[in-house]
Amino acid sequence: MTVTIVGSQLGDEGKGGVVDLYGDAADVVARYQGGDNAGHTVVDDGEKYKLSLVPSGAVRGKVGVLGNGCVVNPETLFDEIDTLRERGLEPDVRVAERAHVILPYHRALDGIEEEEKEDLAAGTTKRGIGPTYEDKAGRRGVRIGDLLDPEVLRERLEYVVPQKKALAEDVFGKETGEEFDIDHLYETYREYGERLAEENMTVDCGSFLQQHIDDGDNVMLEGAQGTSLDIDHGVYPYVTSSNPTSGGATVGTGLGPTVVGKGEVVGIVKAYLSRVGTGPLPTELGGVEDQTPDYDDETGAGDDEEELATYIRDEGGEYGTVTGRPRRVGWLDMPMLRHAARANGFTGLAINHIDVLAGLDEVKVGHSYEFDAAEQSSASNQNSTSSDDGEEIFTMPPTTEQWGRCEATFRTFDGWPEVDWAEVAAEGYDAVPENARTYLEYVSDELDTPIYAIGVGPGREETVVVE
Ligand code: 2SA
Ligand code: MG
Repeated sequence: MTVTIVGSQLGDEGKGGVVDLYGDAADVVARYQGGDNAGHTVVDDGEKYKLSLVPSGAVRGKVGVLGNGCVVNPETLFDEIDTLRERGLEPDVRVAERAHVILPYHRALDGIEEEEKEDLAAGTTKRGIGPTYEDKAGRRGVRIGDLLDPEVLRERLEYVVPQKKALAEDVFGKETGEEFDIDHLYETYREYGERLAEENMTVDCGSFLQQHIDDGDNVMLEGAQGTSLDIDHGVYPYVTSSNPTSGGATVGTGLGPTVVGKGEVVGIVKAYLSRVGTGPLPTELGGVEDQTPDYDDETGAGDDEEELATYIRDEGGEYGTVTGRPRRVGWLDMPMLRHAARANGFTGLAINHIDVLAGLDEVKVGHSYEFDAAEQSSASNQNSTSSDDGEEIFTMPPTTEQWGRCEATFRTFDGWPEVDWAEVAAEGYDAVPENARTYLEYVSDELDTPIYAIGVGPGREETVVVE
C-alpha cells in the first residue's frame, strides 16, 4: 500500500506533521521530486529536527528514499546524515541512481539568473534546483549513478562544464571560480560517489520500492512544495521546476500509476495561505513590503489588513525555513484548492494550522473569483479562454496573468476561540470548537473530499485524527 502526501497550495502547508503521522505505519518513506529546497521540521520527543533533503521518516527509523524525480545535492545529503548521526540516530537513506545531481555550478547559475530576471524572478531558494532540472531535460545532467563510475563522470563533466562556464562568463558577464572547474568538480564528486558506494546507499528506485510493496510493506510517498508551485499545474513562471502533484509520485519513483492509485492521496491544506517568493495572490492580506511594494496602491488595503497579516504571520511562524524571509499571507483560496483536488485526485485532506487562526473575530475564505476585465491588457485579451468581465470563476485560470486579474469573492465565517489544543487533539474531532468545524466542513464539502486529520500545532501529538 502507498500513501502519497501532496501540498495543495504553495508549500509550507505543514506536511511534516502529517508525514510524521502517516509515517508511523510506513516502512519506507520516499521523496519523489525537489531537492534541498524543502524545509521540513520534525518534532520528536520535544527534539526539533530540520531537514531539507533527507525524508523526514529517517528520523523515526524508516528507510528514507530519494527517488529518481529528485535532484540531490550530495553535500547537503551527507551534512544532514552526519548531523543526525551526531544526535544519536542511525538514518537509513537510499538514493535513486537515476536521480540527478545538483552541482556547484547549478547553485551559482540559480543565483545569477534570479538577479538577471528581475520582475520575472521566482524568488527561488537558490539551491540550484531549476538549473539542475534544466540540464536533466537538456540531457546534459549528471546522475547519481554517474558518480559511481569515474570515467562516465569525467566524460559528462567535460561536456557540460565548458557550456556552463561560457553561460556564466560570456552571457551573464560573471567571474567564475572552482564551481566551474572540471578537475575540482571531478575530484569532489568522485569522492561523493565513493561514499555513496561504501555506505551502500544507491538503489534502482522503482524496483526497490516495488519489492517492498510486494513484501507487504507500506510505502509513503512524500511530496515537497505544493500544487501551485508545480511546473505544469502551478502559477508558471513563479513555480519550482518539478511536479509536486501526485502524478509526480509515480514518474518520480518508478512505481506505476496503478500502484500509486490503489493507495491514498492525501492533500495537505493550510487553513490560510502563505507564500515565499513572487507572483499574484488574490486572497493576500496586506503585504510584505519588499516583496509586494505596490500592494497598497493596487488594492487600497488598509492598516487593518496589514495588522492582521502581521498577526497571522507571527502566530503561524510564517518565516521561510530555508531563507528566513517573511512569508506573504492571505485567506484560504478555494479556487486554488478545487484546482488542486482535481489535479491530484485527493482521497482525503489534512487541514493544518487551525490553531493559528483561533481568537480572530471572523475568518474569511476566497470562495470564488471575479474576473476583472478592465485590468486585462489588450494583448492577452485576444485569446483569453475562460474569462468574461464579472464572470464568477470557481477554479484557477490556466495563465498566471489571468489569475493576477482575479479578485476574490469572500465568504465570512465566525471565528473560534483559543483553546487547549493538546487537549482537543487528545479528545478528538468533537472537541474541535464548533465554528472551526463549520469552517472545516465547508472546505471538505466544496472539495467533495473527506477530512482525515486536522493539525492544531506543530508536534505530532497535536493532530486530530478524524475517525
Ligand atoms: P526553487 O528554489 O527553484 O524551488 O524556487 C522556485 C519557487 O518555488 C518556491 N519554493 C517554495 N515555497 C515554499 N516552500 C518551499 N519549501 C518548503 C520549505 C518545503 C515544503 O519549508 O522551505 O513545503 O515542502 C519552497 N521551495 C521552493 C520558491 O519560493 C520559488 O517561488
Ligand atoms: Mg516548510
